[in-house]
Amino acid sequence: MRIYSGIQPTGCITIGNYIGAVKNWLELQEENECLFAIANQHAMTVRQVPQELRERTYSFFAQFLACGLDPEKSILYVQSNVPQHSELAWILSCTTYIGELERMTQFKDKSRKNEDNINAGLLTYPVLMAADILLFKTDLVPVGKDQKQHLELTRDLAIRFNNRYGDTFVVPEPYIPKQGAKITSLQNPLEKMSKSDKDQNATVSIIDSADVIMKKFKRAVTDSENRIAFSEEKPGISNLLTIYSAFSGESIESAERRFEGKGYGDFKIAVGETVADALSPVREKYAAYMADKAELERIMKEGAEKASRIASRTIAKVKKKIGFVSD
Ligand code: ATP
Ligand code: LTN
Repeated sequence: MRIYSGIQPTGCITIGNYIGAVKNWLELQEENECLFAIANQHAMTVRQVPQELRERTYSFFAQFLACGLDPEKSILYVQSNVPQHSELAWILSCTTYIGELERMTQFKDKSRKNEDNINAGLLTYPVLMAADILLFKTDLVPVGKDQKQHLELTRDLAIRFNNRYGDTFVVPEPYIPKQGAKITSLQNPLEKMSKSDKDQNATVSIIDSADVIMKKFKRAVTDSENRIAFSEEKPGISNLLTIYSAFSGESIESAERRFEGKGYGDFKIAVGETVADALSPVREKYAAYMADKAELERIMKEGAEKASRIASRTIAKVKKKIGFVSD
């Protein structure tokens, strides 16, 4: 199967991104043809400082590699290095209705958060995302729950285009994990953990030091019941159990049994230690990749060339279908 997914280079990759998306990418790359992109064109929908965006793009690429995404198995690249994304986005935008875009939850959320910069890109963002996916004849898109609506739009656009111009695009399926599809903020367990959260204590980055990870978990907001059990009424402790299970491999039920009679304080320390230990090799590899920029650039270039080769075939087919003269 062909797999495609992306992540925006904003903030730092969090354990939410890791559990909801990257962890599944690692499994999928073993048996499928995968492409994973740093979606820097998507990141532009909120204001970026150019030098910081550039640095963060390298950093995210190094984090991809440090997590175990393997350029021998998957195509890893930076979105803006493959110009076909923008080319297809324009074409698809002419088969997308404004009403469809205005309904998107993420557009409404981000408009509220960036009242001084509700740019056209924020609205058309899902069209670019659809272009990313459809360019590569993707079968499956592994993402967290927040992207489900964008995937539904992608499917609608593919079907609409195929009906209007004849069979062109593969209609992709979302792949959303049963557990961990929405890791919540450590400071507000009712909200999604978000890379761009300004509260440092709300998120854990995959490259935070062990000390910082411990501190953040110790400060995590829970309730006052002090019983380690998963339930919808107790989102804080349930979130910690989900994180613990994702990093230890132990099921939630088994963790509940093992920690029976223990208090939240003990459990928070156990979660912190488990996460810090699991991420320690990621941190080390990250530092090594960041120290070799030339190697990062080589892998980026190779990835972009491979992606571009596939994308250009789709674009040629699309142009023919819609009546553009050949170049
Ligand atoms: P931003 O805060 O800048 O919007 P983000 O943290 O939402 O960033 P994205 O780059 O939008 O991150 O998402 C990358 C991938 O991680 C997507 O597949 C998304 O669904 C997934 N993801 C993001 N946040 C979470 C979360 N809290 N839990 C599970 N999956 C998540
Ligand atoms: N919009 C996604 C990131 C993203 C993506 C993609 C995910 C950009 N292009 C293509 C899956 C497929 C987000 O997580 N905010």
